[in-house]
Amino acid sequence: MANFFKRNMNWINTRMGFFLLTIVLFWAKTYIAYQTEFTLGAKGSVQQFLLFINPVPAALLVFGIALYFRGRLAYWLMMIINVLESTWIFANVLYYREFSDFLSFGIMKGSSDVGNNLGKSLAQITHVYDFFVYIDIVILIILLVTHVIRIDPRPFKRRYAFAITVLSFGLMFAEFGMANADRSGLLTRTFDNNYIVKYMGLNEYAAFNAYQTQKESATRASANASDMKSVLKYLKQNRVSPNVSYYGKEKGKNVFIIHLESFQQFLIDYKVDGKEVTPTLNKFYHNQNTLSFDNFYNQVAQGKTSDAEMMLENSLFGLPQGSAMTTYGTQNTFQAAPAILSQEAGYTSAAFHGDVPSFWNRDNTYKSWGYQYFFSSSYYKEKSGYSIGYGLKDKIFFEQSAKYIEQLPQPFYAKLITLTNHYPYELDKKNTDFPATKTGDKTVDPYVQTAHYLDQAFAEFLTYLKKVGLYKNSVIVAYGDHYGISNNHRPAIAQLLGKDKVTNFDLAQFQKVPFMIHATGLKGGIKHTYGGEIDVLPTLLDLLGVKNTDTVQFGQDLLAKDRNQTVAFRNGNFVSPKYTKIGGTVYDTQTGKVLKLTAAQKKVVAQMQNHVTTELSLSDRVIYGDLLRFYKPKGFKKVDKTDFTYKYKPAMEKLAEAEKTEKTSALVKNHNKTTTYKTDAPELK
Ligand code: GP9
Ligand code: MN
Repeated sequence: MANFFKRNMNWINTRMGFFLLTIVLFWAKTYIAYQTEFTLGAKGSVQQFLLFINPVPAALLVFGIALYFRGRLAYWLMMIINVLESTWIFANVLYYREFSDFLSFGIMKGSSDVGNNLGKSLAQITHVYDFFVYIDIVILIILLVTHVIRIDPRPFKRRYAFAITVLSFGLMFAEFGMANADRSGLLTRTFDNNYIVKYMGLNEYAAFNAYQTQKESATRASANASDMKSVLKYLKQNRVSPNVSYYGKEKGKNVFIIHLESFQQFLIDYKVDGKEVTPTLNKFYHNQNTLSFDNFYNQVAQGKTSDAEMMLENSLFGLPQGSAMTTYGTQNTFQAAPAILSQEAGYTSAAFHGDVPSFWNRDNTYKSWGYQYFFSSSYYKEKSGYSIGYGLKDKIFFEQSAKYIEQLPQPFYAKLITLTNHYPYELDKKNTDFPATKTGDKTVDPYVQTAHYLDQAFAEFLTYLKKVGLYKNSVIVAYGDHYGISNNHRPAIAQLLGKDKVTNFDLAQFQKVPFMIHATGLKGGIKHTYGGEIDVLPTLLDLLGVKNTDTVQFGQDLLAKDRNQTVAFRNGNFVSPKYTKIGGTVYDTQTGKVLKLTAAQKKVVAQMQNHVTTELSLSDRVIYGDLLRFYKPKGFKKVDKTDFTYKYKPAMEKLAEAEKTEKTSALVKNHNKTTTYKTDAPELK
């Protein structure tokens, strides 16, 4: 035994031994921090395994740098690296406690701007046990100083050091391969910082974030005020005048944006076994006070929901790659719907979502957009069975949102993002009372079941709005953000549509999503104009009679008479009433037939293509170059992100304060009597 111990101690007295000890301790404390300080949501064995193992490859790489140096220096370097590494963990623990997100270089760089006075609250949120992250360093130093561990003076062979560097890269690639197999597009689509830490680790997250920030600041630095000129020139040429019979008709009303997750147009009036999938949305769609659009397309790319949000609230396109909200949402200047409505028309703005706030970087982006409130996961009661997939089930989400909605000072702009109708369309038995389709494609068939559930949740919400007295004085916008069934499911799509097979043209048409605007007294009807998500903001502002004659918006009011009906897809393809262009092929939009173009037609199509390419690239320029920092619509005040906090307590205090001063909330109007929300959600019984 003694011998064994001695042998072991000897091993630690070598440089390699000390190196491994340092790594194991560092690994252990990182993993403890993962488990106790962050909510990373590792599900299933692959994610658990990656979470456990992920501190190792980067630690080998970073601590391994010390092995290239001699004698004492190598030991001290390991300590210094450890201090730096631990401080990165420490800082993230504190930041996460406050913001449920990881620190980014963008935040650190502009900390006075977007850090929410982090410094001030730092002292309040630091606990003594946070310093635990330095404990291994203290122990190692004591062991060295007291000579329990002796410094190994022998030179360490460079090729061994090099071998460790190579090994660390190899492990990192293996780790990335596994991560990407579990969550494809992890780095290209950039969903959530939590994901990158969960799969890859804190160090890899730092490296990736540094790269992103660098890329973002480089494009920003190379842009200048004159770039804005070409954008403004384009916009001036493409501005249309609003439809006088609609302009300002809904002035002063509240606005609800109901984000119907993954909801496609084909679901409207769709039946399975003779039963309507979404009876309430169908009724809403056909209601005489609803303006519905049956040629409305989603225009998202990799950023999916976030692209839809970007278009809807800014009338700027998402980016060809990744998510603009994630990469540019924190630092860029925006002139978005919440800010415009609050500044121009005194609206309160609030977003509701039953997921963590960091997803798609909403926690930061929403501040840039001027959202005064963001009710996300921490505002919602969570019990077992309440959530599925990304977050709260829709019925529970709406039910719990009600108590915040009734407290909002009116008029308000409220966006509610649903979640349950999201791939992989899972729902428990007790919530499933609708038949699945029978295409045999397991991904596709339950889609109608979650869509049906979403419809029921929407029905309950409408009932509530009537009961609480908000229905009559609100504009209710409902829209599908993007496809639910991807193009990889051609045979199943063909069956759903009752066709033998689907062509590329059919798939383009399959990108239609519902867009409906309902308001009591509104002259409704099904409109056939061709448009997309980029057009929502100008349409809404015109309906509300909010001036937008000098804003930077790439869409056009869907109700305007002389609007351009060429709808751009993010990859440069397009649809219009006459021509649909996919890759090099042009189809007749009305018949779906491939066209052989005449010279004159070719010219028209080329012009349309030019329009599409121009608007996409100019919109990209606005985002890449952060061009809105050089431009302000008349009377618009630049959004100051430090005006907003999405922490629970201050938000509740602000609402309570408004209750007293403004006296405009539904709750006050109902003599401070809260309105009960009726739901048949089995979880709440
Ligand atoms: C997550 C939700 C899903 O919060 O918005 O985003 P998606 O995967 O649809 O882009
Ligand atoms: Mn989505």
